[in-house]
Amino acid sequence: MPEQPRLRLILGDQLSSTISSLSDADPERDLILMCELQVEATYVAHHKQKLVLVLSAMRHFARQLHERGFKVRYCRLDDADNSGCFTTEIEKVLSRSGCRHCVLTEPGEYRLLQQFRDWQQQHPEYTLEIREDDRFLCCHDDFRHWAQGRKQLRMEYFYRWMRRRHNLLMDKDKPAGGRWNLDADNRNALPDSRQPPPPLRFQPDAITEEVIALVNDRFAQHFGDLDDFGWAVTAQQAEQVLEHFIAQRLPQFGDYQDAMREDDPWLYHSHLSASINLGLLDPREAIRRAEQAWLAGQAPLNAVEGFIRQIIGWREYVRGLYWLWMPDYKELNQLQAHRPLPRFYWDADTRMNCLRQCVLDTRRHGYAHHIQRLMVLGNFALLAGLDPKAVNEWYLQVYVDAYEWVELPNVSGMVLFADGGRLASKPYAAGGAYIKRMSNYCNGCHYDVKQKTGAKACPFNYLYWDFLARQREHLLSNARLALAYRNLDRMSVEQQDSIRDSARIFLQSLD
Ligand code: FAD
Ligand code: DLZ
Ligand code: SF4
Repeated sequence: MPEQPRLRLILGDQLSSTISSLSDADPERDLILMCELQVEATYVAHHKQKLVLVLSAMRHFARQLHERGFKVRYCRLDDADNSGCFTTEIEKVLSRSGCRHCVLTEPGEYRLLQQFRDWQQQHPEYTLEIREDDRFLCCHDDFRHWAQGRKQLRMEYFYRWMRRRHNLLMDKDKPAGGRWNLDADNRNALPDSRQPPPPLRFQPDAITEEVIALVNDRFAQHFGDLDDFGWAVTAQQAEQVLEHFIAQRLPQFGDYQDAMREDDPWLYHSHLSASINLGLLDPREAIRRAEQAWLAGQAPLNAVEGFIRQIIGWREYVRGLYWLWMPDYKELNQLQAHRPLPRFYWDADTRMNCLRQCVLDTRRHGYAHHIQRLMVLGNFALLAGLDPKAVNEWYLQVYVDAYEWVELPNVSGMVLFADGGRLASKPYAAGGAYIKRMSNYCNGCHYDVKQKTGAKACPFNYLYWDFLARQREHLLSNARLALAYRNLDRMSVEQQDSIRDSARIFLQSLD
């Protein structure tokens, strides 16, 4: 008996030809459904470049499926009969085609998984088959197995476990070069004389131009510029960005991984996160190419180890934690932070030059690199006690690579310590000296990074100590902060008063 036809739903970040929902798809028999939805564009008001990227990449992918002979039902945002809902669109196709079986690769976000599960419960007449997303190297069962019985789930141990399992940069059962983690070699500032190569960007083609017009028309009020959109929108382009990175940036990636420079967020980073998260680039391919470059003597170990760690370590680890801890994780606010997000996160109107530059980069490109997100924008959010819900929403809105599974653990866990240390062993809190060491932002700043308190002092300096003082109850028992608390307690009463006064005046000015 011929097999029954199946409907295959492809979500906007599932643009991989090898996605599990298509693994047994038959062009003769099956139907593919893709939907552009208003609700997905607005459940948070995404950066305009993210909207263009996702919609353009979806349209390119649908065209490629069509060229491979598949029948694709593609709902465009401006179609008159677009119901605005995934499950209504599924029902429409199922009832018209007589097909009873829909296949889906698990969504990357909890809210969508719930939506599909709820629908299945309400519609037992259909079968919704939700398959594992095997684009990740670590499946849910394996992550749970790794996590089981451990008191603390630290990235470093997960990463070593992944290195062994995938036999990456290994010298028999030892790490190549003798150390698992070469981060200590990767903290250089960028000398003025060093000019990183320009990033590989792409001129919008006709499909992208059409989407740009649509986004400008429908989502004009969303944050972000659209003037120089240049992100990869196809797998072929993503592959070119990878090759460009391996040849031109990877050798210096490690050395300058933490460096920041005014007007250049790109530096020696790979700019691949958006492509990987959309499914245009397989993370296995990215790490394989990096390891090959090391084996061929084209890139040093500190660079290749650092890059591979970000992907098989951090990326897989935050995804594992997200699914382990959701939905409660989203509600955590261990440090009881309640301050609203200051307006300058949107308009860049602040005299703190580091923050201003990072917001400008974000607005212009939908991109800022890791240390900008963590040690400038995030550090401020932590020290100023910004509300985790508002901060999470901001990060989810403004970056082209943002999806909740990766954004939430980075923000609530790594940046805000809102989970009380489930992810990070201590808060990533720092004063102005760190930013001064790693960037040229302080040169053009209204504030003086050397002054500790007072109207001209760098706000990071007194906010750092004020944060520790305010959070004593939550953080004093953290062994990694013992030295910082000893230093705080050694300060004179006048010094401590002066810190508190400067912080109070500054934080009031935000309100
Ligand atoms: P590179 O520096 O070239 O790194 C290589 C790859 O490693 C990245 O492409 C990415 O796939 C992966 N990676 C690196 N760090 C992380 C990390 N901490 N978590 C997960 N993957 C990582 N990344 C996202 O993809 N989406 C997000 O929404 C996101 N939100 C973040 C929010 C905060 C507060 C912080 C501190 C980090 C966030 N990151 C997020 C991680 C990281 O900042 C970006 O992946 C990176 O800046 C993307 O630029 P790149 O591709 O040039 O990365
Ligand atoms: C982010 C996004 C946007 C802006 N638009 C769509 C869309 O129109 N259709 C779609 O299928 N997916 C879209 N996405 C991605 C989803 O919102 C969601 O983040 C991921 O599918 C979660 O895995
Ligand atoms: Fe940022 Fe302080 Fe430097 Fe100004 S002085 S750029 S606020 S670190």
